[in-house]
Parts: sequence; C-alpha cells; structure tokens
Amino acid sequence: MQEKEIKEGIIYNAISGFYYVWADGESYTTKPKGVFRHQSAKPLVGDHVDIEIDAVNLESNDRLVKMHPRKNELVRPPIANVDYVFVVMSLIEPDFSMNLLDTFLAVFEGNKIQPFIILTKYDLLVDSLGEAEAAAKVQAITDLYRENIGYDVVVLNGSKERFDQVKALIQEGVYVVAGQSGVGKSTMINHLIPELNIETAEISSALNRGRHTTRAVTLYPLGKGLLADTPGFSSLELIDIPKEELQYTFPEIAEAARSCKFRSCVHINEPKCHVKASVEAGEIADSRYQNYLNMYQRIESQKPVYDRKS
Ligand SMILES: Nc1nc2c(ncn2[C@@H]2O[C@H](COP(=O)(O)OP(=O)(O)OP(=O)(O)O)[C@@H](O)[C@H]2O)c(=O)[nH]1
Ligand SMILES: [Mg+2]
Ligand SMILES: [Zn+2]
Repeated sequence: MQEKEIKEGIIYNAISGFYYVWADGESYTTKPKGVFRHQSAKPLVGDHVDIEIDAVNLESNDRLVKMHPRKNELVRPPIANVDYVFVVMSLIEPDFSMNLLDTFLAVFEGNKIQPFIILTKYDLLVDSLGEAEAAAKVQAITDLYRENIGYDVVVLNGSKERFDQVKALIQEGVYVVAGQSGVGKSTMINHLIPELNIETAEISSALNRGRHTTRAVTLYPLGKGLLADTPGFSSLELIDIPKEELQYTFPEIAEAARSCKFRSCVHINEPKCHVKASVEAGEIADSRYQNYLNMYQRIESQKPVYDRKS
C-alpha cells in the first residue's frame, strides 16, 4: 500500500485555515501545503483541489496540495466554479422588473454561470390582479424567457409542489441563489434544504452589507448538486464585461448576431444589422434589445477598473 494517496475533490467549507474537502463521497479536513501560503490566490469554497491523504498515519492532517484552474469566481459570496444560478424575481412585492432580470441574466451569462429563472409570489399576484390577469402576466413573461429565449422558468406560489419543480431542475454542479431583497430566496432555500433553516424576512439592507460577507460560505449537497448556503446576493454593482462582448450574454442576440454583415457589429448603428432587423420583425423582444442598449451604455460610461470602489 502506498503511503500517500492523491485524491481530487471540491472545497465545501473553509474555516480558520482549514479546508474541508469532499472527495469520493467522503469529507476530509485539510491544511494547505507550505508552498500554498506563498501564493497569492487563496483557495475558495468551490475550488477543485488535489489532496494528499496519509494512509499510514491517520492522525496527521491531510494536505491540500494543488488547486485546479477556476472557471469563474464570485466575490460576494466568495465562491469559485459556480455552474448555475437561481435568479429569483418576485412577481409582486417587490414588483417584477424585466430590466433587473435582464441585468442579472447578462452578468451571470458573462461569468459562464447558467441561469434558471424563479418567479415567486404568484399567489400574491392573483390576490392583487385576479386569476385571469395574473395568469396573463406570467404567460407573457414565460413566453419571452422560456419559449423565445430558452431559459428554464419556475413559478412559485408557496406550495410544496412548486418547490419540487425547482428541485427537479438540479443536476450535478455548484448552485448559488441571487435576487433582490425580499423576493423569497431564503424561503426557497429552506424548502430545498430544510436542515438549514435560514431566517426569512430579515431586515436585509444591513444584512447584505455585513453579515453575508463575513459569514463562511458552505456548500450543501442538494440532489446531485451542491448549493451555496448564502442567503443570496443582490448587488451587481459592476458589469465587468467588455462592451463588445455584452452581446454574447443575451443568447438570442448572440444567435442573431451571426448573420450581421460586419463581424464587429455591436448592433447599434451599423448597416445590415440582423439583430436590429430581428427586433423590428418582433423575433427579438424590444425590452431585451433596450436593456442590451442600456447595459452597453452603462459599460461605456463606467469608470476604469482602478478607479472603482469595492
Ligand atoms: N405569499 C408568498 N410569500 C412569499 C413567497 N416567497 C416568499 N414569500 C415571503 O416573502 C418574504 C421575504 O422572503 P425571504 O425569503 O426572506 O426573501 P429573501 O429573498 O431571502 O430576502 P433577503 O434575505 O432580504 O435578501 C417572507 O415573508 C416570505 O414568507 C411566495 O411565493 N408567496
Ligand atoms: Mg434572505
Ligand atoms: Zn448587428
């Protein structure tokens, strides 16, 4: 038998210099090997790592010996290699905003994180508008985001059945939850992972600034996947997508852009632009195109990186 065995795993928790790693369905408590401490990149929850297991001396700490390259990295919450995000939007209280939804979607697409759209509080929308009008409103949203663009959309109304539809979407990979304050992120996570029992309806402005950021992020097994226990994050203060690449974060615009006359087309003033033609033909929603233009202008007017806060 070899004395040292190398296994590949994923960091699911990090507390005071210890890294907790899942490998082959088991948990290992590891300390980084000496060389690591001199490297600038600190291991993050979500990092894929190699660990060295001392098969002879079981009392000794296992070592974290190698970090694999990251696919992406979020600052708040601090987590690497996120594959999927539940973008949670309430239909009412707070009111549904397509602009905000499109911004969330683009930012996550830009980070190579696949979004799922979760619409909450359908029951309250029915109370407010009546059955028919509420159904029509949700239909318009799902026609655009599900039928036209191709995102998975789940509509929640507080019932267990609907939460189970979210569960059914979960595949292998790392999930986070995003959305404005009060939309129902914690409520949803509590249904997905009842053991967690996150406080809901917290006073969140204080929370978003302080508590979430200092708290250790933990990945919890959820079906075949892993879900970050963060009660969610709602700030998207920067769009660090180069403006020429913004178009690729809107799937239907990216698709239409392939038929533009000029390769460098950003679909604003260029002639023979297939994106603009598609908007005029009603194949691309005007709201999406307008939100693309808004984001493009915001990126253009954004201060250079070294000048940004945070
Ligand atoms: N009627 C109804 N209420 C909901 C639904 N989803 C969430 N709520 C309520 O909305 C309130 C806010 O929900 P939270 O889960 O705390 O919201 P959050 O997104 O975690 O908010 P922050 O933690 O502030 O970011 C709570 O009172 C929930 O019970 C829903 O589908 N229907
Ligand atoms: Mg919450
Ligand atoms: Zn174009």
